[in-house]
Parts: sequence; C-alpha cells; structure tokens
Amino acid sequence: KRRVLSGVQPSGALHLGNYLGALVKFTRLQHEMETFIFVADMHAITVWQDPKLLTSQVREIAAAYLASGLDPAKATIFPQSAVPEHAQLAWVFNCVARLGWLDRMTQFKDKAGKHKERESVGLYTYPVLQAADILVYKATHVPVGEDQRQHLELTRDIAAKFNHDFDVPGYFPLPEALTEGPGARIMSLRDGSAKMSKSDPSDNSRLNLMDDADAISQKIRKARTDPDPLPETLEELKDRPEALNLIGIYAALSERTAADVLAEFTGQGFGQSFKPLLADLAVAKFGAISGEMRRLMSEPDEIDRILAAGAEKAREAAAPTLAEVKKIVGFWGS
Ligand code: AQP
Repeated sequence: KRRVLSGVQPSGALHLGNYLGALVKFTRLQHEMETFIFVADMHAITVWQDPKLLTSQVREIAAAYLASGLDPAKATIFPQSAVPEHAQLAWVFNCVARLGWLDRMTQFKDKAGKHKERESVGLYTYPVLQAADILVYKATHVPVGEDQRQHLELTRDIAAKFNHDFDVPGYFPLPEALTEGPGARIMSLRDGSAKMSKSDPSDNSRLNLMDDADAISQKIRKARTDPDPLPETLEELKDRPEALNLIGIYAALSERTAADVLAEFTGQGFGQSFKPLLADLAVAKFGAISGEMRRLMSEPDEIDRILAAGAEKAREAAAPTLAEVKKIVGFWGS
C-alpha cells in the first residue's frame, strides 16, 4: 500500500523553498496516494518557540496547506502533538538508532554551529522523531526538499535495524524520499551557496508566502546576481549559483524547464526584463495564496475543525502500529 507522509514546522514564516520543495508536492500527491500531512509543532520546539504564538503558527501552516491546494477530503491534515503515538514510537526508535548515526547528521551540525552543548537534546534526536512520524503510518513515500535526504536515509536505517533486531522482516517499509522536481533546493537570494531558510537572519534572503507585492518586487530587484549576460546553456551557469537559482525559481513558478526559460533570456542581463518578469510571476502566485491564507486565518474555528478531524483520523491510523510495536518489543500488557 502506498502512503505519503510529510510535514512542515510552525517555526516562522513559510518561504518559497518550503512552498516548492514541499507544499506543491503534497498537493500533487494527494491525488495519487493516501496522504498524511502534519504540522510539526513537536519539531518546532526543538528551538525556543513563544507559547503565546505557537498555536497561531500551527494554524498558519494549516492555512498554507489549504491555500496551496491540499483538500481535507483527500489528505489527512493534523498537528503532530495531537497524535501522541509519534512520541511513543520515537522513544522505541531512540533505543534502536545509534549515537554514531546521529553524529553524522549535517543539519544538526549546521544548526548547532560551534556551541552544540547549548542546544536542546530534542534538536539532536529530531531525526529519530521524524522516523517515528513517518513509520507510525508505515508511509512509503516522503515528499521533502533535498536538505532532508540524509534524515530519510536515517529513517530507512532505523526501519531496517528494527525489522532485523526484533526479527520482524519487512514489518516497517523502507520509505522513499521524493526530492525530485524543480524546487528541490532553492537557494538564498543573497548567497547562492546557502539554502533559502526560515532561520536566515536576513529577510531579503527569502521570499515569504505572506510577503506583499512591494516586498517581493524589492527582494527580487535586490537579489544577488552577476553582471554577465545570460548564456545559452545551463552548463555555462554551473559556476554562477545565484544566476542558476533565479533561473530555477522562474522555471518552477512558471512550470517550464530551466533550459526553456534560459533560452528566452539568452544574451540579456538580469535587470532588463528577467527580474521584473520574475517578480510578476511571484506576485501572481504568492498573492493568490496569501489572500486565501488571510481569509482562512480569519476563521480559526474552521481551521481547528479541520485539524481536529485530521487528528482523529491520524490516530486511527497510528494506533494499530503502536499496539503492534509494543507487542514486538515485549512491553507489559501488550
Ligand atoms: N531552500 C529550500 N528548498 C527546497 N525545499 C526546502 N525546504 C526547506 N528549505 C528548502 C523543505 O521545506 C520542508 C519544510 O521544512 P521544515 O519546516 O522542516 O524546515 P527546515 O527543513 O528546517 O527548513 P527551513 O524552512 O528553511 O527552516 P530552517 O531555517 O529552520 O532550516 C522540508 O521538506 C524541507 O526540505
């Protein structure tokens, strides 16, 4: 049985990378497979979140899901913390995963920087909770951006070790990361070697879904580029990461290939017509989504109703796995 599971953290404003790397794919996949999409509030608190804001941030992510086309009749949409089976399975997986495996996770190293002893334990074990998020539904497909690939490998390692250690061959599926697509890795508008990220201190580095038309146009106008004209082939852009990124964004937003977009602008500089047209594209796309998000956010009860119904369905799907796992592990009363 093919099942999709993915989620986004309510830890700040959603940006173009989240939209193209994740949300667009969720919307497409809901028509192909049984789909579970959660709001990762338990992951969000691995770094400090203001308790007064967290609930509204959860609603905002839910609104972004709905505004970008997720249909609650097709996809199960729910807050992670409303399904305690995630955390319960995560504990078992904490005892399956090895320290050496987690020590290799580059995202932790990037986020923790020089002072890892000051980070929460949760930030370190976050990929183990992620494995539980996925496997508690025995999900087979996980649509994520390229930056999550290593965590997906870890999920597969945990699934395989659990199946082996407890002698239950094939019990957990080895889920597949769906990272392909034009938005797999959107880079910062200020630095073509860094990914576009919620936690980048510079707001000019990213296009937020809720940015207004002026902000979008200004950020694109200021986006770092180089003075050279656009070449004929993508191959010639390989040492020009900022240029390549903008072409990729244009292609993803207009649903064309990067080669096709490049051909249209060959010989021109960025300022001439490329950047103004890219701004128009982004304003049209984001304007429609943020307008719908605002409308949804003005009806929090409606969002809460969708989340509560989703949580109930998700628990129905997760509970049998947890009951089986307890039996497999040998816990009392199972
Ligand atoms: N730049 C990106 N390009 C493509 N996909 C991306 N994703 C994130 N950045 C890019 C994908 O968005 C989904 C949700 O991410 P998350 O909420 O778990 O946050 P994250 O992966 O930690 O990335 P963020 O949003 O930029 O936050 P910070 O600043 O905290 O790192 C995931 O599928 C992710 O791959």
